[in-house]
Amino acid sequence: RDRVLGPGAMVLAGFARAIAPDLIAMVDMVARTAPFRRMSTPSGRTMSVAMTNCGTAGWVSDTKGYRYDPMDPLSGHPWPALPALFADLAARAASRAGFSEFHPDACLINRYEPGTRLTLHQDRDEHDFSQPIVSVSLGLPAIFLWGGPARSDRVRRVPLEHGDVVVWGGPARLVHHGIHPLTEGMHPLTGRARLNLTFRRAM
Ligand code: MD5
Ligand code: FE
Repeated sequence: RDRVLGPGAMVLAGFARAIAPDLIAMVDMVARTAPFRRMSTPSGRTMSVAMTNCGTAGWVSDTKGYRYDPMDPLSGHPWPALPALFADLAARAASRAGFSEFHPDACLINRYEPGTRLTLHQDRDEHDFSQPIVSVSLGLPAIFLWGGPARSDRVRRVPLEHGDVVVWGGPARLVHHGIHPLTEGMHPLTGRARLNLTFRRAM
C-alpha cells in the first residue's frame, strides 16, 4: 500500500488508521492547553486553517513573519509536549520511507473545515532541509496539491484520506504544495473537519 508519488515523496496509505482514535484524543488534549487559532500572515490576512502545536517548538505566523517559537504566544507558556505516540508514529513512518533516525521536535496541527484551503507554499522555516517532513491526515478527505520547485511548475492533485501518512524528503522537501478547498462532509471521528499533523525537525 506504499505509493511513491515522485522523488522523495511517499504515501503510506492507511498507515495511521488503527491508532487514529488515540491520535485524535491526543489532539483534543493538546487543544485544551493550546487552543486552535487562526493566525495572521505577514501581509495581515487571516489564515483560513486553524492551527496549534505541540513539541519543544511550534510554528507561528503573525504580521512580523513566520518562525518556530518554544512558547505559545496566546498563553506565554511552552507548547504542550510531543506525545510519545506522535513521536513514535513519525519515526516509524520516516524509517519505512528510508529516513532512519527521524526525531521530530515540532508538530504543527492544522484543522480544516469545509471550504478551508491552504494556498501553494514551500516549507522553509526549518534549519535543516535534509530532514524529512511527516504528514498525517485524519478525518475528512482532502485533495493535496503537489507542485514543483518553482511556483509556476504544474500541480498534481493527490487525494489524501483518513489514516494516510505522507513522508516528504530529499528532492521533495522544497516543492510547492497546498490543500484544495475542503469539500463538505462529516466524519465519524472528527465531525465536519480534517486534521493534519505535520512532524518536523525545526531547530
Ligand atoms: C496539510 N500542511 O495537509 C499540509 C501537510 C503545512 C502543510 O503544508 O505547511 O502545514 S504537509 C505537506 C508537505 C510538507 C512539506 C513538503 C511537502 C508537503 N512537499 O514536498 O510537497 O495540512
Ligand atoms: Fe506546507
